[in-house]
Amino acid sequence: MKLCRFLAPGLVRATNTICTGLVVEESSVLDLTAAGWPILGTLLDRDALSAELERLARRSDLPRYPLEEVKLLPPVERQEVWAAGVTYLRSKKARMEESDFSATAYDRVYEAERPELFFKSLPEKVVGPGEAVGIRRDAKWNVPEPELALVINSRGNIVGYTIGNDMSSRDIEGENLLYLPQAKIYSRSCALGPWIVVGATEEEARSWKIGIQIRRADQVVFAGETSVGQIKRTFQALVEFLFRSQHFPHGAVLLTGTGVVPPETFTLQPEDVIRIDVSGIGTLENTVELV
Ligand code: DO4
Ligand code: MG
Repeated sequence: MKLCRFLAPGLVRATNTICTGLVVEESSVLDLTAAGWPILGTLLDRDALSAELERLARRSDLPRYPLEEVKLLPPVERQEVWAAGVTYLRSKKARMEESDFSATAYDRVYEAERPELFFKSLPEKVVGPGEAVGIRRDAKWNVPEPELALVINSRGNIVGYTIGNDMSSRDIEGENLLYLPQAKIYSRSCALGPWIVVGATEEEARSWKIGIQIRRADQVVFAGETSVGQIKRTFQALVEFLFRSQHFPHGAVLLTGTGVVPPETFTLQPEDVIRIDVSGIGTLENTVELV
């Protein structure tokens, strides 16, 4: 079951009404706003969510649009977006190489019980499918980080999964660990989408592959792949730490870290196209612009 936020084609789109949608038969979107679910977060809070979505999918009275004609929006409204770091061995090694005096911090956090968790984005700043992600104009070394994102309801339950891109400026991060918020949080630094997959277990999600391809003038300039199963920590442990001494009245999205790191000679350029595929979810594609 795939939940999304979208602008409907034609007249409805002209009024800019944002709808909650259910993707059915891979090719259509049912408008759940018409079924009394204008807010995705409220729906995600519902008990027995999968059963409710199956019931809604059978309704023939709801507006239905071809998937290719709607504009998909980022699948977040009021949820804070957070990210976990150094959850893959590959990420730990890359961070230790990029920085001399921060190396032990990465080494320690990879082994520690408490994970690295950082605030990534306000929901209204998240970029959706087909939109541009940003590279900072004051950074020289910019990379995408393709990550599985956990969608968590206000009670701290993982109710779905989407694709995340934790855009990062590695030279700023590598210069001094205290610059991490500037390396990670700036305009267009977080992309999410194309939708939320509901109903998969952690075990299923751990079998998914995460692939990334970066194209420049139609040439592939970087491609890489990892498996969600390489994440060192359980999803439950990450969420438990995120919700410690903190509540999220609208739920939260948690990126789970990157396991694919381009070589040190690689940096993104404006107009590059980043395509991230997660086998159990779909594809998130964004162009790159200077911010
Ligand atoms: O500590 C730096 C950030 C780590 C991160 O974003 C990742 O591992 O994905
Ligand atoms: Mg990351």
